[in-house]
Formats: sequence, C-alpha cells, structure tokens
Amino acid sequence: MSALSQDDIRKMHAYWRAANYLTVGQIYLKDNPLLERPLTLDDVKPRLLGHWGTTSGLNFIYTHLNRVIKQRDLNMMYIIGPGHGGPGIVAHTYLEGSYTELYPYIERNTDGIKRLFRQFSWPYGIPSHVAPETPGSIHEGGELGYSMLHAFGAAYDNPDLVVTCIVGDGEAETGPCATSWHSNKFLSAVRDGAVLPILHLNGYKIANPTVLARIPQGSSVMTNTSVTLDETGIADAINNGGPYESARNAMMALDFATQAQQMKVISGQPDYSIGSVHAVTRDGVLVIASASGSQFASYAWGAANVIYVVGAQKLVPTLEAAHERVYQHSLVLEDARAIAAYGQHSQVGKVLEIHQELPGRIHIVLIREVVGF
Ligand SMILES: Cc1ncc(C[n+]2csc(CCOP(=O)(O)OP(=O)(O)O)c2C)c(N)n1
Ligand SMILES: [Mg+2]
Repeated sequence: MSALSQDDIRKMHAYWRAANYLTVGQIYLKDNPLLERPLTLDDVKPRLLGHWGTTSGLNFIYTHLNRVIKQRDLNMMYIIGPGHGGPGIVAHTYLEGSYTELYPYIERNTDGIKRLFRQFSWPYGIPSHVAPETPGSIHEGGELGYSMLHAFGAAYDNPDLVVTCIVGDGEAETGPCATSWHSNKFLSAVRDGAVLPILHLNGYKIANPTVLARIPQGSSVMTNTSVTLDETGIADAINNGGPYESARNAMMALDFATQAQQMKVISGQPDYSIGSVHAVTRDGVLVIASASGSQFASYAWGAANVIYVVGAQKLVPTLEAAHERVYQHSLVLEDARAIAAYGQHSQVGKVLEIHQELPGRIHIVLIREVVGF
C-alpha cells in the first residue's frame, strides 16, 4: 500500500474531527449547535446518554475504512459491537449525506445540525444506540455479544464482501462473543467473504477496567483452569490466536508423564497469570482452593503479574465465611463439573490465602454479576 500523503492525512484528520464534533454535539447539546455564542447550561441536555469513550475510536476507524474502500474500490460493511457508539455512526451518515437523503428535515445547515443534536436520545427522537432507523444498519449493538455473529452472517455467501467488525474489549469478555470467534471455521475462502475483526482496546467497559487491555501484547500469559475464564471468553481470547504467548498452549504440548517439571516451569513463571479466586473477604484476603495446587506457584510468587476476574457473588465478610464458601459452595459445584468433565470427584487438596502482596502485582477485576464458582 502506498504511504499516505500529507494532504490525505490533513483531510482525514479534518473529517475525523468533524465526525467527533457532531458526535459530542448529539450527546450533549440541545441548542447552540455551532457554539456561535458562549455555552450556557441551558444549551446542555438535562439527561445524557451515549458514550463518548467509544465513539472517537469508531469514528477514526470509519474514516480510515472509507479511505481503503475508495482506494481499492472495496465492497465493505462496518459492524460496530459498541452500539452505544451510535452517535458516531449517525454523525458519519450525516456527513456523507445519506442521513439527510432519508430524513430531509435534518437539513445540511445550522438548523439541521440543531435538530440532529436534539433528536438524539430525546423523547420521540432517535435511540442512543445504533437502531433500525440508522441508515444502512443491520446490527443494533444494544446487547453486547453478537457483533461477530452478525459479521459472519453477512459474509457467508457474499464472496466479494469484507465485513469489518469492531469488538469492544468489554464485549470481548462476553460468552456469546467468545463462541462466535469460532465462526471462521465455517467460512469458505471460495464462497464466502472475509471478516476483519478489530478489537477496540480502550481499556474500559463503561467505568470498569477490562482484562485484555491490561496485558501488553507479546506477554507470556498463563490462563489457569477456571470456570470464570471460560464463561467470560477470556481463556479463549488469550489461547486461541490472541497477540500473546500462551503458556497454557506451550504447557499442554508437553507430556505430563515424562515432562512434568518442564510443564511446571512454563506455567509457574509467566509474565501474567490469570484466573479467579473462591472468596474475597471484607478485609481483602483472597482465598483460592485447588485439588492439585497447580495454579499456586504463579499466583503466590512466580508470575510477574496476576489478574483475578471475580464475580461479585464471591465477596464474603470474614475468613470463616470464605472457608465455608469453599467447602459448602465452590467444591459442590466443582465436584459436579469434575464428574461431568473427567469422570472423577474433585477435592480441596490445597488452599492458598493471600493476605499481603507487593504493590501493583495483583489486579482484581470485579464483575457485578454471578460468574464462575
Ligand atoms: C449483554 C449486555 N450487558 C450489559 C450491557 C450494558 N453495557 C452497555 S455498554 C457496556 C460496556 C461496553 O464495553 P466495551 O465493549 O469495551 O465498549 P466500549 O464502550 O469500551 O468501546 C455495557 C456493559 C449491554 N449493553 N449488553
Ligand atoms: Mg472498552
């Protein structure tokens, strides 16, 4: 591909800024759309919806995709998982002219921009998400998890189509998304189009940190056996083609009967060890139970960094309650899982309690949902 000229860069940057302005305006303004007089509180919507944190990235990619579409005469579709980035997509369709074509009262002048801003997430206006009335939309995005499914659905039987699909780093932690990464296994290079997933690693899912954005690309990562990592799709995202060195894959390629010590070295000293705990006490003590203790070497000392993904149901008041949870709750569920998966009972062979840690080594991503055991 030829390098971008200074003129192309200047134009695209201007286009991106225009889209960003129209996006912020939709989220915040009900009047004074071009800031022709000093902004007052009366110009600002009383109730704000829409998500600025995702839209600048969506607008940036939209602008650059338009460039490659024009440069190479591509048939391309743009699916955005973060449907709450709707104002960004509306902004682009307005800049392109298709919005006014469909909705002539949203004129391409100051009055039209004022209506465009007011109608967004406003009674009798348009929804805060990409919606059926957004020109060209096939993916609502209001419920996170399905963007990749829709992207693959669009690509099947359309050999000339490239479907670019933005997946939020929060959406990447949902079960439906975890499963849909496998859809490429059904894609025929001859009969079907191509899906180009782009992970939007902005680090957050509304206000919470995401796991994937916290692991630098190229790090060696050990995902420990964990229902939480499976249910959230994190294990899959790391071990099936993520931009990391998977310690689990390296370990599983060896034979426990003859290479057990090598396997322990690989799993015990990664850059990042990821898993969950069985309880967190009010004082912040972490309690982890295990049959073999295979995770403990990396958790206790070996890994440079540890990330625990913890469902909020695991918060308990005291250490006694934590132990009770391990034996009365987690073990019961784990035992049933072990019988179904391996045909044998589980047991609590070892328990690790973490009372204190070097600053910054362990990160806990708390999920306000029931996840894992
Ligand atoms: C299934 C589901 N759960 C929760 C929500 C509420 N919700 C809307 S946006 C969002 C965060 C999305 O984060 P991410 O995918 O990283 O997108 P970003 O805005 O950071 O680009 C959540 C949890 C939802 N829309 N769908
Ligand atoms: Mg995000």
